Amino acid sequence: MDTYDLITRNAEEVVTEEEVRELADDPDGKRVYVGYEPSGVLHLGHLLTANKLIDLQEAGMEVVVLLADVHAYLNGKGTFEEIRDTAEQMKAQFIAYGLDEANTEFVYGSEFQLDEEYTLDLHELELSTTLNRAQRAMAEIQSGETAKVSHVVYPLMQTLDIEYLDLDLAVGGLDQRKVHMLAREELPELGYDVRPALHTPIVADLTSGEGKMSSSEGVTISMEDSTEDLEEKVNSAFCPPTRDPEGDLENPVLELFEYHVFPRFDEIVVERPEKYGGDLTYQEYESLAADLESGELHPADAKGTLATYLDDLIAPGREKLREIRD
Ligand code: NAL
Repeated sequence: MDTYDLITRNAEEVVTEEEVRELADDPDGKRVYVGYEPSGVLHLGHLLTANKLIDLQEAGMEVVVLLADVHAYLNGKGTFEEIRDTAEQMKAQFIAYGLDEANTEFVYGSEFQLDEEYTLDLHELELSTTLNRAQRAMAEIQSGETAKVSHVVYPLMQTLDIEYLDLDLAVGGLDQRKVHMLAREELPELGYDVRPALHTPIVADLTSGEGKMSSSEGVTISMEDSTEDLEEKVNSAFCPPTRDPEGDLENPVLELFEYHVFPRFDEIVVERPEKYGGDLTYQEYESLAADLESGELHPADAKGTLATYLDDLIAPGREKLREIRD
């Protein structure tokens, strides 16, 4: 696969293509980051961006993971001490999942976000950004809350981090796009460079295929799940034979194959008894999706296989969590 294709595979949006092509021409030593609000247990949302980080490491880039403790604090996620504890667990799980430890820099936000220079830059951003603009940037990250001042400081800090971590590319789920757009507009106001951004898709809710899979509502799959939990969740997932590109409904089973399984395995084997046609082997997502659509692959077999591969991906992190907790 050529470097640009590797960097952008499974991306929902690239801003801008020209800027990312330029990075792809000379990826060595380029710094990319994803930031996460620490939460003790990784779920598939975290792992989707982690898969992208693994792609970027393969492309020769340096990966920075921001453990966004101050952001979590601003978002009401607990005391600094609680947030720090969960951040350490999170880091251990990322490494267990397959991020190359030697090539990944883990940074706590509080290591630089409380410095004087950063604080003064933040105040300058507060002066140059309208309330309305900052609120809109947050709408998809934190919805439905009564607006606190912390709510608008949050995206401004995320904007500044892109400069202070000296990043060449910002990566995040599609829910981060408005913050990244704000950053593209506002960083030049402070005399800093505009950075490109790459956004991963948001996986649909498992049981309905609507909206997004999230840890706060509905069913999500996390590193805490046992093999049996996984089987149960995947087996009850919505899995129509076709993806309905016109409508609002996605097929979450296919999405999980596309974004979570195929990027991490060279070959997927669907085990079937001879009397049902024997094993099926897939090297690429498109052939599996086509077989599901034609009826060659039964949804029950697709789900069983998905649960097995997801279990493989999650097992090392689940083990790590057990170790930490014992
Ligand atoms: C991501 C988050 C918080 C701060 C960041 C700073 C720089 C780069 C990325 C960052 C977390 C993210 C979330 N906003 O919703 O999880």
